[in-house]
Amino acid sequence: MRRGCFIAVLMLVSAVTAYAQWQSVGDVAGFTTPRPGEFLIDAGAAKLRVNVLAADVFRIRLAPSGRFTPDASWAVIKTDWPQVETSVREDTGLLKISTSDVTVEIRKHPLRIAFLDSRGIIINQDDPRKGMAWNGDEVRVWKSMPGDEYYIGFGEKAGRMQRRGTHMTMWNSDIPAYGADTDPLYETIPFFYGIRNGRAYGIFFDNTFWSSFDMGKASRDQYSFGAEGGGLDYYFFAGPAPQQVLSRFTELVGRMPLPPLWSLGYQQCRWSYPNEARVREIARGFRERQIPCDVIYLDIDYMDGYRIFTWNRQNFPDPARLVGDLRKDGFRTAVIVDPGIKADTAYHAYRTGLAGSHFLKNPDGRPFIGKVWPGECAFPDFSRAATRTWWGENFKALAEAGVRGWWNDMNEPCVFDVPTKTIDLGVIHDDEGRKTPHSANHNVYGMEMSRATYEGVRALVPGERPFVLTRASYAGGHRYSSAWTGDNIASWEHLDMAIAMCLNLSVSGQPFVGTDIGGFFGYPGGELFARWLQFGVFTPLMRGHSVINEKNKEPWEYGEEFTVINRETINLRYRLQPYIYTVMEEASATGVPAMRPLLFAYPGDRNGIWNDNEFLFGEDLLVAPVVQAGATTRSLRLPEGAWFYFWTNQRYEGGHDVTVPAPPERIPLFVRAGAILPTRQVVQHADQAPIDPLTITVYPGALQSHSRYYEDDGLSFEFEKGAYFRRSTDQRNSPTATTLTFGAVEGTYRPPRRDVVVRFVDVQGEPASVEVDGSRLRSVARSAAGKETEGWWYDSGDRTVTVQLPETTNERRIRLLPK
Ligand code: MIG
Repeated sequence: MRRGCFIAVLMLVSAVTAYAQWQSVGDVAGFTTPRPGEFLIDAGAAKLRVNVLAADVFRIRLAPSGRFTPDASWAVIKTDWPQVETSVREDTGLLKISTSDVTVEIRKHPLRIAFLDSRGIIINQDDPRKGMAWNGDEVRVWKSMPGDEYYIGFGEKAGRMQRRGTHMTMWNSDIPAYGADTDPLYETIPFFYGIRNGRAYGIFFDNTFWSSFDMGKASRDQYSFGAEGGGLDYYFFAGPAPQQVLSRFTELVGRMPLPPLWSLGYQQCRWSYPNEARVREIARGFRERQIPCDVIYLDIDYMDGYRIFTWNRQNFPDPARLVGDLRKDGFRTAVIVDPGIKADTAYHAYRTGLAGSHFLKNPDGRPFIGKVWPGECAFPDFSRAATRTWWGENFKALAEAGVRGWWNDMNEPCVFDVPTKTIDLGVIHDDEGRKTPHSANHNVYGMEMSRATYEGVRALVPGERPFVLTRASYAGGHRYSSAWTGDNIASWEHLDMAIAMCLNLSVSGQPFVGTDIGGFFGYPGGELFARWLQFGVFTPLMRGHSVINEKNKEPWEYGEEFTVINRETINLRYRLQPYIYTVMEEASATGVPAMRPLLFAYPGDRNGIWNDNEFLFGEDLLVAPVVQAGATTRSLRLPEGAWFYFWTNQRYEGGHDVTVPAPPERIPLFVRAGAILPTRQVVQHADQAPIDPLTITVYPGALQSHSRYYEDDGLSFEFEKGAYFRRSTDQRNSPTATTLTFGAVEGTYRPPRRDVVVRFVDVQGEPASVEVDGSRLRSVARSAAGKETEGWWYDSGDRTVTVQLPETTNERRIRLLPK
């Protein structure tokens, strides 16, 4: 791409001679403190502004001309940070701004910034030679790069999780059939972690222009980031734990709203189910084979000539009836929407769009027209509030027909007939009244489209949480939408890469991620599909998809043997639903994602930074997908502590590598010792039947451990008013007793009356007795166990004690007393 070459040349040149065109920031002349926690530093014509937002969070802004651009951000939602105690000291040649955790040390001759921890150790510093610099509208900062510092994050990037040694561009791009070296892709999240000896810091470069990150590709001991415009404006998160960095970043840009439970079920898509008959056949395909599924998608061919918000009445004569019948059968219907509105005066969306001035315009005032699927199209200006409202209202008919899933595609935006493959850079966006060119808005176009969709649907169906899926986005876009990694390929290499991509997206603030299961392009065959589906159980978005003109890829299309395996795999997803939902609720509350790199939870583990083909799902599950054809075993790293192999409950000591069996029907999966894992009975879709029984499996840990459980109605916003069911559970293990304590239930939501089955695994011998709140529980024969049985039994075969009771909401203590 032309602009790609331009940046590459720029980097080369800047590294060699023409750096002379670049001007580095000069000496500090003085500083003022306009407000508590804000420092304004003069350096020649340039000004630097340092804001202390928290003891471990700082904002750095540079105005080369001395004039700061108006303070605006599409990503940031938190601006009212409470004041923190800050002290200032001037030494010869140094200005030091300190909080309890961090000192920002500003060297004066010339101006260079360093962040030090409370012991005076440098966390991160400007490169002494270059520091911050500009060249016309371009801005860049060079930082020192220690030999043992590594980088993760950066949103959606193909290839490995660790990014040291790479050059990356941020410019939302539709690159079908991308490879490990393709960059950029669909999303821009200019946020990364620097990790050194288990200590992490984070930097968020809040810039929507064409930007780039050179993480030591151009130089051995420097990294840099900068953009073609928009100013140098970044946030520094001091850590030291990676989780703390992410928690602060998501405090700044917001967190994922709690998704509806059904969106965490299995989802089925293809380009395209062409007509009503085929859609019904797919739905029957799942139910007849007893393969659970919650969502069926309609790709672009459901529309009339690709006109958004319309139906092809020949192929879909009665959409409301179809969608309604699917709903009765337990499915939600999701539809694709693209931003391009066909320039056709007979089309209501085009007419109302023109009348409301909703389309992007060239500088001469005429609408920008570009070709996409419908032919010549106009493009909504999602940077304008009135346009977002108009867009949202257009979903009325679809929502009334019962559609509940909203798939936003092509929103980089992709334009077919323009050399740059997107909207002309000079096209003017409203940009909330600032009237700025496309170059400033390109990277937020997809995010604002998904925002318009989310807010519109939320208003139209007020009782339900919207489910939106988007291809393009910007930092903070997870506030409105889930994301998938676009047009991948049915290959083992892509399955391997999918793990790293989902992990980097997850630690970049977007927990609700997934990939096209089985691969979009090409045909996976049974084994690859089955392995990909197994990985999909542990991606929050679990969706099968396929390109047009390819063989069918539904889970039953690979022969009976694989149908059986794929059914069991999807059953596992539904069995784990109470755990998955709890983990997603935690992500929405704290920002810590479902999918976590090992180094995130175990920053001390030396090899963690390179480990991107296994991961944690929540705190308690360790997942090591099989990503090799023909494999029957898998080697993986077990982090410190003890772990139970999920399929056999065999206990392993952690802290080293192990090899475990991985027969075709089983994904290598471990449960942390100390975990209290909630599972449920298999259902064919999320709301087919209430959880009953709720099974709680107790994996004995050292001495004591703690766990949380979350549940609500799965659909409405009532949880925001306290209608949830939350309880914590503790286990204590001692030679004299194993004790499980259920805390009293918090919140007002009450599921229907049900049994709780508590399974204690790895119990050394049959207990003498089991007590509930101090009273002996009767022991029953396993064969007598059924609904509403109260009692316990021991299984000497797998050394499990099972306790079955009706659920209560008060505090309750179960004790196993050994013989
Ligand atoms: O130009 O809607 O990534 O998932 O099936 C292709 C057709 C447009 C690209 C998406 C893909 C979708 C396809 N779309």
